[in-house]
Amino acid sequence: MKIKFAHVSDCHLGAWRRESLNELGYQAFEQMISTCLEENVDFVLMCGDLYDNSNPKVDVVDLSIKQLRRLRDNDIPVYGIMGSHDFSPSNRTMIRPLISAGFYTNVCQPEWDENEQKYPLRLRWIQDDKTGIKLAGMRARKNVLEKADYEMLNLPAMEGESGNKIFLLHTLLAELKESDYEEVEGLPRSFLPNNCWYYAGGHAHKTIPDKLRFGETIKLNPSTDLKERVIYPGCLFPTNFWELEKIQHGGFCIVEADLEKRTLEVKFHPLKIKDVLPIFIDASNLSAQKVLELIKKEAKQKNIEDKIIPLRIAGTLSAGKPLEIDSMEITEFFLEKGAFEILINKIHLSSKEYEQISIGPQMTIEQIEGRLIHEHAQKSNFKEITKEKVEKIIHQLLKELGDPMKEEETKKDYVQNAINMFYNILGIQKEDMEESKI
Ligand SMILES: [Mn+2]
Repeated sequence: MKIKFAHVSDCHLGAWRRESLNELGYQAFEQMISTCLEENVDFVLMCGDLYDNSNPKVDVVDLSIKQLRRLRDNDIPVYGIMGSHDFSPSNRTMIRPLISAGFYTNVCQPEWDENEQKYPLRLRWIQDDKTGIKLAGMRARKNVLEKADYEMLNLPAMEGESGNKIFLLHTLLAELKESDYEEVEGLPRSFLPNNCWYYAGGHAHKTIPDKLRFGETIKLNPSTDLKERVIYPGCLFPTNFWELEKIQHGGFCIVEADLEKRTLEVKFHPLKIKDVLPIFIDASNLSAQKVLELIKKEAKQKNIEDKIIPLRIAGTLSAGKPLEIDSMEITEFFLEKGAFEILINKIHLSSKEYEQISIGPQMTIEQIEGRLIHEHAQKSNFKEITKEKVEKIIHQLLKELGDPMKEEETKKDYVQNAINMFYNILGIQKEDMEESKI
C-alpha cells in the first residue's frame, strides 16, 4: 500500500510589517492547501511556526482557519508541533483553539514516568487511523530551550514502539547545520529516537538538503542513515529581507511512501507567488550622490515590473552620509517604475565621515560613550563653537537628561525645566527662540 503526506513548516503567517508581503504569504498558504487537496494527501505535517507569534491577529487566525477547514472537510488530518514562534510557555498560544476545533492534532504529548530519575520523559505515539503511521514530536521553545526536554527523553522506550514512525522536530540538527546558521544552536542526532521512518523538520528556513529545491527527488529506504532521513522543507514564504535575497521563494514537501517496502520519496513543491529580483549596490568609495544615481540606473535598466526588490547597499561611502541615500526617494522611484515592493537594507553601509569607532571588550559603558562623543565632536565643524566645547555640551546635556522627574514635579514643569536647561547649556536666549517662532 502506498501513502502520501505533505510536510510543511515555518509558514510564519503575518510575519511582515508590510501587508502587501503578508498577503503573499497567505497566498502561499492557500496554494499549499490546494496542492494537498489536488494531490489527495493522506495527512499534513505542520512542523512549527504556523504563526509568527503565539498571539496572531484575528485576520491571520481567520484566514488560516478557512484554509485548514478545507483540509478537515476533506478528512485530511493535520499533525503538528509548536515552533519557537508560536509556542507559549503559559500555553496561551493560538494553536490551542485550532486543536480544540479539531483542525490540528498536537503530536507532542509528553508522558512523565515518576520512577525514572534521569530520563522521565516519553512522547506518546499517535496513530493515524487511515495509514497506521505513528507520529510523535518535540515542540520547540525560545532559544533552543527544548534541549533540556530532549535530555530527559527516554529514547529506548520510544524506540521500542513498533510500526512505521514519523518524528516531528522544530530544532536544527547540528550535523546538518550550514554556515548560514552559525549563530543558531543545533542539537546532535543522538538526541533523536533512532528507528523512525522519517524525521519531519522545522526551524530551518532554507531547505535541507539543498538539492530538494533544485528538483531532485530524495529516496529513502530502511538502511538510509538517520542524518539523511531528517528533512527540512524550509519556510513556506520568505519571512525577512535576508530570505528574500537568499532564497527568493519557499515551498513544502510531498512524500510518497510504500508501507510494505518501507521506502519513501521526497519531493519539493516550490511556491513562487511573486518574482523576486535582488539588487546589490557596492557603495565603496562612491559619494552618496553617486550611489543614488547608480540605484536609479539599475531601476531603469532591469526589468523590475511587478517584482519584489530586496535592495542591499553596502560599503564605505567616500563622501556623504548613509542617510543622504534617501530610502523614501528610492522607494518612490522603484514603485513608479512598476516594482511590486522594495525593501532597502543599509546595515553594511557606512561613511568615511563617520567611520566605525573601535571599542575594546574591556571598556566600560562610560568609556565607550566618552570615546564616541569625543570622536564625533572631533568631526564637528561649527564656526563659533570649538570641538572641545561641542564635547562638553554633549556631556552636559546627557547628564541633565539622565535626571528623572522629581516626585513633586508635574509633567508640565518637568518639560519646561528641561527646555530651560537646554537653553542654558546651549547658550540660547529664550527671547531669541520666541521671536523666531513667528
Ligand atoms: Mn521559523
